[in-house]
Amino acid sequence: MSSFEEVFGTTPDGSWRAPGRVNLIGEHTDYNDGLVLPIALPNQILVTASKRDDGRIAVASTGHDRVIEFAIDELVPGSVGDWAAYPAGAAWVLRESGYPIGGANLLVDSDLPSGAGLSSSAALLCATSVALLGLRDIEFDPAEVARLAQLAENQYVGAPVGLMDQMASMCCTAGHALYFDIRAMSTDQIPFDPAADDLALLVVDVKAPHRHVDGEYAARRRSCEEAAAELGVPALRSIAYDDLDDALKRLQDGVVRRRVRHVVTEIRRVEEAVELMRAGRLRDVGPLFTASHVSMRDDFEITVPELDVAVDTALEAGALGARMTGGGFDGCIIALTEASTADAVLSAIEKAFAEHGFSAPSALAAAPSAGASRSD
Ligand code: GAF
Repeated sequence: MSSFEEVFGTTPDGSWRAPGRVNLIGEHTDYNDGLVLPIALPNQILVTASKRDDGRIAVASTGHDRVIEFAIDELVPGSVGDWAAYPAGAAWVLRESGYPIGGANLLVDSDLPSGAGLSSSAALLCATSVALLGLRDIEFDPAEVARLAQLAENQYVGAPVGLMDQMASMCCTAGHALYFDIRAMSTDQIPFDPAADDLALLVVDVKAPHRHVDGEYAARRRSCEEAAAELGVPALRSIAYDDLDDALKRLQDGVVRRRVRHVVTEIRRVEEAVELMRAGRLRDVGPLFTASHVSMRDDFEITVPELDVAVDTALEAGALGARMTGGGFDGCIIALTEASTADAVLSAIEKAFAEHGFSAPSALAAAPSAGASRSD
């Protein structure tokens, strides 16, 4: 692995970090103006940086040899491709928003598995943003940087994601889950310490093979927006849980009805999970995780066999609840277990995967960690 000095021939001015996330509950609710409850992971993207005075940004990654360089002034959506689109997008949106960022050398390092649905893209956007701002001592509001990072992902990279991942990466705090109400743009830090209740949160990357599902996320988002238009509301968040049956009767298409049912019931599950956590009843959140998974499997149709087998096996092995987390089709499951059974649950999943001929899954530590910051 090359050092910063070897890549750029100069010493760095500092390092900035932004974490990945695991969402406890509230999936595909963010772009419906709903509620989410992510925690930040200890795994993160680290950007080590030095100032340049020529208005150009050079990016390199410890995982790739090539240095990619561009002028900040010349950035237009899509002008830089591949993984460097994310740092370029961050620079573009900061420039467009009037932040006086300047040229920089950036070395990107990561211990966040990419493709595991742990939001490495949002972490890269956020880490680059705080590095470019930090290099010039520019003050910022973390939630505003999250919003800009989402804008960069939507408009520069072209991915129609919601705001959960960027908010988790910027605004989570250690020991807490972030209860984020997208419509109100309000946040609340909910203490989350499974170990204090003799519980464990197991995060298992199912390492599903890449399936050709590009466009599925956008299709889900489109269905939700079309359903909201058909129901005459700005977003599905406007459908109260108690009015769900009436709303479903007004929708013609069976698939759309199921998509709506997922979103409305999932938002309700987030509220219930937060009520239980506030009441110190974390064990009782387990069944909500499982109900969320069933809803994503049957109504939103975003699970794959590896995710379903991992969840079913975790439950059979004694987990209190389990669900896939993230955008779907790949990625991780989370399982809430008694601390004493976490190892047995993981072993059961490994055994079931071997029996199904799936790739070996891998577990991650899920200590709720802090959002983006300077790291030195
Ligand atoms: C992906 C997206 F980036 C998020 O905005 C969110 O919609 C999530 O999928 C599903 O909850 O991570």
